[in-house]
Amino acid sequence: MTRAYLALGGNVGDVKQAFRTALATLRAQDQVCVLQESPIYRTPPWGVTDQPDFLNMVAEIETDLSAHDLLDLCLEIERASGRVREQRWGPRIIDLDVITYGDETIADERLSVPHPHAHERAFVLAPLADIAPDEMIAGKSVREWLAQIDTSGLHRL
Ligand code: A4P
Ligand code: MG
Repeated sequence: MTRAYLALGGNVGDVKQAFRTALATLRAQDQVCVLQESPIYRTPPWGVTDQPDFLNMVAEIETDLSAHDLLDLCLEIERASGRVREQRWGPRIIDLDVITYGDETIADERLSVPHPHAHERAFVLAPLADIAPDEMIAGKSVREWLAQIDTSGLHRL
């Protein structure tokens, strides 16, 4: 079994319901065990800033899916939620990103883990610090990364 962290985000429609459905789908998988769920945060949009605030949270799972099969499951959950891919970094009902997969480093055309932007995003680091402050990303702990970035505008619900 491999421990992995998934980041959930969305800013269109009933995002909390989309999170609940995504987590229920994860829990229903024989090969996935959901160990922890972070609180939900309301966060200002990153990247494309001219869009509504997001809700974000992180889940800790254990899985015997391969990293790529876990990615496929995340993409399937996004599809099932009715997500349509339009603009990069643009509005979406739900986005599920694999933040870390054990201590593996993967960088191929389909998957990059640790997620290349995780350590610079308050909307990932804040909920991750609530459940896994000592998790290492790019050479530092989540706690250390969080201490050095701007968290203004983040609201824990
Ligand atoms: N992919 C590669 N690595 C991964 C990974 N570790 N986890 C590939 C998930 N997917 C990964 O993603 C495109 C492709 O990335 C996938 O098909 C997969 O093969 P996508 O979700 O279709 O595209 P995207 O999400 O629009 O682009 P990107 O770069 O993934 O955007 P992000 O990084 O997900 O950012 N602001 C706030 N406050 N909160 C947010 O949640 N999210 C975004 C989207 C922008 N601003 C935000 C938030
Ligand atoms: Mg994504």
